[in-house]
Amino acid sequence: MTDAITYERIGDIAVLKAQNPPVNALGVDVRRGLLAGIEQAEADGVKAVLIYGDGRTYFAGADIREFGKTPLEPYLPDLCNRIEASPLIVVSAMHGTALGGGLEIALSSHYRVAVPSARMGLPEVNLGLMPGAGGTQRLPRLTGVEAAIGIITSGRQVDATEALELGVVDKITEGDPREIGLAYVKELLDAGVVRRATGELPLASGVDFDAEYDRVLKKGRGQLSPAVAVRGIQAAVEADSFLAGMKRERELFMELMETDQRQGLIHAFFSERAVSKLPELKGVESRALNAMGVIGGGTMGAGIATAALLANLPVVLIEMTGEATAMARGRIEGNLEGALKRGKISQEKYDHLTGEALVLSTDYAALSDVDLVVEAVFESMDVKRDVFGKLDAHCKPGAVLASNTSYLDVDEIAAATSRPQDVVGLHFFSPAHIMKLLEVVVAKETSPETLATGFALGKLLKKVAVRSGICDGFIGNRIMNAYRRAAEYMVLDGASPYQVDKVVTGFGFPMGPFAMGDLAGLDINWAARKRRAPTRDARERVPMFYEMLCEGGDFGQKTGKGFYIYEEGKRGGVPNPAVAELIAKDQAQQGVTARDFSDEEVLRRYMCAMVNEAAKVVGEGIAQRSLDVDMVMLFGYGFPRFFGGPLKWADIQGLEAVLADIKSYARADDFFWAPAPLLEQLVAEGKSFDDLNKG
Ligand code: T1G
Repeated sequence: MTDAITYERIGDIAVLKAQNPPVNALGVDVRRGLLAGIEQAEADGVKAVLIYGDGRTYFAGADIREFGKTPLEPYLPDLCNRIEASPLIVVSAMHGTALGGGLEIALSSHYRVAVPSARMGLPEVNLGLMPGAGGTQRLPRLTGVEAAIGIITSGRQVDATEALELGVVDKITEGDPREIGLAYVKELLDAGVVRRATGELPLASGVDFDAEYDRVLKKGRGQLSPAVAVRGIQAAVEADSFLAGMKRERELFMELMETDQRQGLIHAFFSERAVSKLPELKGVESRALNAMGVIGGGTMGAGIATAALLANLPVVLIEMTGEATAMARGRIEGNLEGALKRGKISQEKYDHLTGEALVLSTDYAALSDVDLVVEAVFESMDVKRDVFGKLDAHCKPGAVLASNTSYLDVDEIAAATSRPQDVVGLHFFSPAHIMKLLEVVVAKETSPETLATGFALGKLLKKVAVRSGICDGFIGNRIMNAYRRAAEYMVLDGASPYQVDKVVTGFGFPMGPFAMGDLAGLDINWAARKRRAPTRDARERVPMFYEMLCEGGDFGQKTGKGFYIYEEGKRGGVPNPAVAELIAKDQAQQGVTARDFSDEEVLRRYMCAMVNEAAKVVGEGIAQRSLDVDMVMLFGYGFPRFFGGPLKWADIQGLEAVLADIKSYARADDFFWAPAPLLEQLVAEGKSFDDLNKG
């Protein structure tokens, strides 16, 4: 026995308890303990075995930290087969989240009982994998093939009620997993049940697996694992035997284990958890967060207020006039109605949030009790400094004063108050009640408690909070400006905007840069370009076709025309023929001779620009770790999760090759393509961006 699994005999029942916090992951000690426990039970001559988890959950899956390392026996699929083959009655009692290999252990048990709050699933596809310990072979034998395809390819969790309906669990009982497990084992023994091996249940299906494979592959938008999992389920139906099906599942699983996407998705899994763990905040208490203020009830302010209300945080929203507060209320109620329609909140909750939890006022005195205020007013330094002066006068001592600015200098904003230590940037992404990214921008005087409170708010609002230093665009927008500029250079030099958009969506982004510009409004970036123009370096190339399009009043979807033409009632747009004329005019004016770009070069340049700027952002300390950049791009800019983020992608490509390409591009433009010093340093030292995430 190992400490991870304890063995206890109670009459005719052997009890195997997992105690491997925090989630009873099925690491090698747990697997060895389970195997030893089954063997011990059989040697003891008991009649039944109960398996359950101590602590917060039944097994939550294989130990993801073991992936990529030499596998140690007993391998999980063999352990599952060994449990199922036991001549004893094997019962699992489930609570918490029985996921992946955890559910596979339960499926190889002969009977299953769960507490009402238990949830279960096979989320391996979210890690770039598929069930690899019999999940594709046993689950369909209980639920049927169609339901199994839905659960396995989506990776979704199933609650206990649905699990009972599907036949995944046999009984739901309120109580402690040990108690309900023992009671159920006794009930089964009294009933004289026989062992019921899931793998021996018959399975047939008329599903067209090729069609299912194609459907799932298309839906995955470049992610492989869900579609490959379909082939595993197909083997359960078509293989000559259960063991042949298990063998096929293992082959497919090992193929996925070798993919870059497995590396990318597991990097994303751990980075999403590490990004909000800052060494500088170790032992630092955040301040209490019981009520929040929002200044400005426009789209952003209303979205931020909505996010707070949905997290049960009362909100005082300040606008300048009664009419503006009414407009703000309308926006917030509209957002909450969306949550109501989607079943995220009940009518009663909606009424409470809009009736009591939300207070609107034109008087800053209403902010006297809030613990944190976020301003989302017009992006003007004068306006923001005026607002912070008022906040300083009206908010209680210790209240955190935050700006939602997307690029203004938070140090300058903080200087408008007598308490710069309480000032921080909280850069939300629109729509603020939907987008998960929150950039927490640290100013020179921001205190550790203020920073900790910013991260505590992020956690409360279920955001992915990322620490950022101060620069134009912080982390995400600064990097986006770089790869968007690279796209414009390619168009000026001969690529079409539509080719670029197609290549970028083919890589896995939801939209390309030109379609995205049309969606956000070309005028927003146009204003930013005009703002930067006075300080622009003389060496910077400036594509003017963008300006020409804006000067013509074509700002994208909001005006019906931009890089694409948007017709009433039609989804998406069609290329705007006027754009080609503007590009040609720009090329003539700048003396550019257009050339063709292969799709490969388009993608490579786009990604190299992203990686190069990201390396500058990390090298300058604006982002502390490379995983911070990866999480910003995943949760704020639609970077395809299966690559893990731009810097994980670069590691997988090989930094030497990335740097070599950047240097080759620099031959024609050594200003934009100046290699990032950090990238050069890592290549010289033979290191990776991931090395910067350690320690
Ligand atoms: N392996 C190793 N560590 C894990 C882990 C796992 N499976 N799951 C969680 N952790 C760590 C996590 O990194 C964090 O560590 C701590 O536990 C708390 O997690 C053969 C191959 C279970 C729903 O995909 O979905 O089985 O940051 O912060 O929000 O077919 O963790 O404290 O150091 O997320 O309450 C399949 C993944 C694996 C489940 C709990 N299983 N985990 O959420 O806490 S592949 C999964 C989760 C597999 C077989 C295949 C969640 C959770 P730290 P947390 P939480």
